[in-house]
This record gives sequence, C-alpha cells and structure tokens, in this order.
Amino acid sequence: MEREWERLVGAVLHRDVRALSRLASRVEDRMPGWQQAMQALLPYTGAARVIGITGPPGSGKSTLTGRLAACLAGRGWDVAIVAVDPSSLHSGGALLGDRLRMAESDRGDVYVRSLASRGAGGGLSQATRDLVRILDAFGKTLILVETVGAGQDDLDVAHLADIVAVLCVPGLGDHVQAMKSGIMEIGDIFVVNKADVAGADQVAADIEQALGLRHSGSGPRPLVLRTAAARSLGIEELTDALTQRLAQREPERAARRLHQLEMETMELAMQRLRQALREHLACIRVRERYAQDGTTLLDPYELSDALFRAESKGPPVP
Ligand SMILES: Nc1nc2c(ncn2[C@@H]2O[C@H](COP(=O)(O)OP(=O)(O)OP(=O)(O)O)[C@@H](O)[C@H]2O)c(=O)[nH]1
Ligand SMILES: [Mg+2]
Repeated sequence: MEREWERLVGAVLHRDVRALSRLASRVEDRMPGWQQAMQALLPYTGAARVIGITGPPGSGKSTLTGRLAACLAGRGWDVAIVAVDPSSLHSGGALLGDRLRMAESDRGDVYVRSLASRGAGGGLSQATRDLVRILDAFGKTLILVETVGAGQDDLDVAHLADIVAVLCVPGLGDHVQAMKSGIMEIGDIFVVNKADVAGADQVAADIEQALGLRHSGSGPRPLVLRTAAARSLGIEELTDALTQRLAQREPERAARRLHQLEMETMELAMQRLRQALREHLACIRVRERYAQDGTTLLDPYELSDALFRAESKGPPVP
C-alpha cells in the first residue's frame, strides 16, 4: 500500500477525524489504492450497529435522524450519520440544509457525512457500504443511514442495516398505497412523523392494518410509533424501540454479516465480469464484422454462447 494510504488508514484506526474525512473522500472517488485501504480496514470492522432510516422526501428524516443521534449519543453510543441523498446531485442547497439541520441537533461528537454522488465507480449503495465500513473501523458504535424512500438504493439499505425505520407522514394521500410494497417489507419500525399535524392517527391506523394483513409471523411484528421530530416528541420512545430491536437481532448478527460479505463479493465480481465482457475481444470482432456487413443480424444467442466458450477455451473467435 502507498505511504499516504497507509498513513490515513493508521490515523483512522487511531480515531483521527480529519483522516476519516480524507480517507472517505478518496475511497468515494475510487482513487488508486482505495481497495487495499478498505482491505486493511476490514479486520477492524463488524462491531458497529447500523440503523437505516428511510421515507418519502420531506418526511422529516434528517430532523429525526439528528434528534435520534443526540439521544443515542446521550445514552453512550458513539454515533455517526450517513445521509444518502441522490437528489443533491441536482440541488446542492438541500444537502447543505441537511448538514445544518443535523449539526444543530448533534452534540459535537456525532460525525455527519453526506453522500451525494455515485463517485467514480459503483453505485450509491456501494459508496454507502464503504463509508459505513470506514466509520465502523474508526470506532463508531452506531451508524444511522438516512436514505430517501424511492428506488433500489433504499431497498439496498435493508442489506446494509441491522434494522430499518420507515418514516411516514400525514398529508400524502393514501399512504400505504403510495409506499412501495418493498419499503413496507423492509421496515422493522414504522414512524409516523409530524404527529403534530392532523391525520397522523389515520396514517398509523392504516399502517397497522396493512401490517396485520402482510405480516407473515416470522420474527417480531413491526412496531408503529408516532414522533414529532421538529418538537423532539417521541424521540426517547423511538430510541427505546430501536435499541430493543437491535438487541433482539443480536443473535443473527454473525450470520447476517457473512451473508452481507457474500453479497458484496458477488457484486464486486459481477462488476469485473461485466467489465471483462465489455472488453472482450470476441465482442469487438463480431461488432466489426457486423459493421462491415450491415445486413448480418447480430445474434445475441450465438454471441453469448461464444463468449462463454471463449472463457473456458482460449481463442475468443466465434
Ligand atoms: N410539523 C412538523 N414538521 C416537521 C417535523 N419534522 C420535520 N418537519 C419539517 O419538515 C421539513 C422537512 O424535514 P427534513 O428533516 O428535511 O425531511 P427529510 O425527510 O430529511 O427531507 P429530504 O432529505 O429532503 O427528503 C422541514 O421543514 C422540517 O422542519 C415534525 O415533526 N412536525
Ligand atoms: Mg434529509
């Protein structure tokens, strides 16, 4: 490993916050050497608990996450917040707003970092996973991951997190219908935020009903709680519920970590495989042939067969 990376890794393991930020940026940008740095950190990871917090835009995720972080820090957890915000690609202002709202409510030792881009390689969920791992190695004991409840990245948070809290708010119409069914299934705790606004009781009742219909009976039934994050109402109760759920999940942790590492291996391998296929000579040759003779139909069956024959037998010529 390069000297600078070595220095950064060492400093992160000695809880140097500036090194943490620098290393996180370099890994996010996939600067050469990032993988060795992550490998060096890996043995120091596995202790941190991860809570995913997801929900529709504007439901109060950042406000709630900030309050939760303060509450958890007050109970002795060493907390970090990861805010995953793809929309910030388009609006840098929202990102700043997020940071500020969170900073207001933290106690100074809560580390906050936003991920706004897909970085140089891989998806947002990979960037999130890397960052969580770095924070874990740093020694954070509890990491809150805020994701906007829309799209695949949010379902991915379920693979990363020990437990997931799904936020709902009054005033979004038929809420349960509006929520993607996938989101409904990943929630361990449903939080009806903005409980100070009319309609919160109805939302809670709708969710209870939907859960009653869907819950299969494996594992504890998801909880439905009410909060008014902006007024700091319900935060203690939610913190109790989250920590209880974490404790209940404790026996499965080793198995879940193994599963997560297997999935990650698959993802990394798939990326390399895709890259290799793209670069594969056979592909180029056939494309050349196709370009020369526009009437030949490119045959994906034949071509994909040829690629796999080539994998095992050498000369990649169909
Ligand atoms: N009335 C009321 N407003 C709230 C409550 N919690 C948050 N808000 C407000 O809702 C707005 C959105 O809050 P955020 O915390 O930024 O919501 P978010 O879900 O993080 O938003 P995005 O990250 O943009 O998706 C802000 O104006 C908050 O002040 C609450 O409990 N009651
Ligand atoms: Mg937010």
